[in-house]
Amino acid sequence: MDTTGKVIKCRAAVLWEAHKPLSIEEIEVAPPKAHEVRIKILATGICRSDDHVVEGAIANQKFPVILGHEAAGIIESVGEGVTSVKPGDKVIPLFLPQCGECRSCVEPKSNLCYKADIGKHFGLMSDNTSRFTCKGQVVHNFICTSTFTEYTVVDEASVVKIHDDAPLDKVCVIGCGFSTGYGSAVNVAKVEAGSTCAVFGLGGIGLSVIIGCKVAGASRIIAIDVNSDKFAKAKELGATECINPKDHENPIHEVLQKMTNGGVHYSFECIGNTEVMVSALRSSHFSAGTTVIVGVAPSFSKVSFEPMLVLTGRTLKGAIFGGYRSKDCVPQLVSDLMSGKYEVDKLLSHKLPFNEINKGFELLRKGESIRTVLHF
Ligand code: PAD
Ligand code: ZN
Ligand code: ZN
Repeated sequence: MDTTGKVIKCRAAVLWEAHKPLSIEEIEVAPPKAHEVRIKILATGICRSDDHVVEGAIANQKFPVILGHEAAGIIESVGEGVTSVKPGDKVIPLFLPQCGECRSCVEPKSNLCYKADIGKHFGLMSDNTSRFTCKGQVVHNFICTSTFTEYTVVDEASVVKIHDDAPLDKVCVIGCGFSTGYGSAVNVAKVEAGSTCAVFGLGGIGLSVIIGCKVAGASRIIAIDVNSDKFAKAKELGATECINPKDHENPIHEVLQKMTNGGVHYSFECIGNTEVMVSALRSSHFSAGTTVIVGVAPSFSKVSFEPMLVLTGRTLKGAIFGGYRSKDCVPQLVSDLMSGKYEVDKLLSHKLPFNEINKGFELLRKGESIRTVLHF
C-alpha cells in the first residue's frame, strides 16, 4: 500500500515524563513537509544519552517525547525539494545534522551544525511543529531524530544515504555510539602510533574509543571501569591493561601516573561524571597530555580544577559525535565497516523485539549490555 502523503499509524515508545518507563503506544506520523523525509526505522540501539532523559538528567527536555537517536532504516517518502535521498534508500538518521549552510557547517574545524537540538531540546521540526501525535497530544522529537518508533520524520539535514548492501542491524551503531567513541580517538584526540591512552568507562562509547586507539596504533590502552565485568570485552577489543578504581586505595590518577611514568598521552572520559573528568585530566602528562570529554554530564553540573593543570601545557577538549561532520563522514564509516577496517559485533551485545524496550533500558542500567539493538 502506498503511504506517500498520508498519515501513518504505527507503534512508538512514548516517554510521557521523566522517571517513568517508556510506553508502547499507537501514534500518528504526519507526512514529511518540504525538505523533510519520513523513514521506516528497522533497527535502533539504546544509548546512555536516551537514558539520561528518562533519569531526568537532561533538564530542559520537552515532554512527551519519543527518544532514540542511534538507528538505521529505509526512506518511506520525501517532502518537496528533497534531493539527497529517495524512497527505498537505506539511511542513517543523524542526531547531529549537517545543513551545509550555517556558520558551523562552513567552518572547516566545526561539526556542531546550528540545526542541532543538543543542549536546546526544543523537540520540534524547523517550522516549530511536530510530526507526531498520540491520543490527541503533540509528541516532541529528540535531538532531531526520534528512532524508538516504526516511522519517524526528520529534516533532510538529519539523514544520509548509506551503501545499498549495508547490514542495517549492525550499522545502526554508527548512528551514535561507534562513531562517537571511534572519532574521539582518531579524529578529536588524533591518537598517534606508539602512544599511551587511558579510557574511563567501558560502555558502548568507551569500547569504541578503544577500537579507535587500536586502529591508530596506540601501544598501551588502559581501560578503567568500576564494573570489572566490562574488562573481558575491553581486552578483546584492544585494551592492554584493565583497572578497577575500587581495587586501589590511592586515587585513580595517581595509579595511572605511576603506571605510565608520568601520565598518559591521551585520556578519555566516557561516563558523564564530572569527578572522573578531572581524574582523566590529572592522569595525563602535565605538558604533553590531551584529555577528551565524551560523556554527557547532567545539565547544570560543574567541573572544578586548579588552572595550573592546564597552564602547564595539558589540552582539554570535547566533541559531539566524535568530531565528525555527519553527512560527510557517516557513509564512509559504513563502507569502512563493510570492508573490514573495524568490526562492531562485540558492541552489539543484545537484540530485542521493539516491544521489550524497557528491558533493554534495564540491561543498560544494570551494566549487563553494551548496546541492545531493537528490531520491529
Ligand atoms: P554506559 O552506561 O554503557 O557506560 C558507562 C560505563 O561507565 C559503565 O560501564 C559504568 O560501569 C562505567 N562507570 C560509571 N561510573 C564510573 C566511574 N566512576 N569510574 C569508572 N567507570 C565508571 O554508557 P555509554 O557508553 O552508552 O555512554 C557513555 C557516556 O557518553 C554517556 O554520558 C553518554 O550520554 C555519552 C555520549 N556522548 C556522546 C557525544 O556525542 N559526546 C554520544 C553518545 C553518548
Ligand atoms: Zn547516543
Ligand atoms: Zn549547519
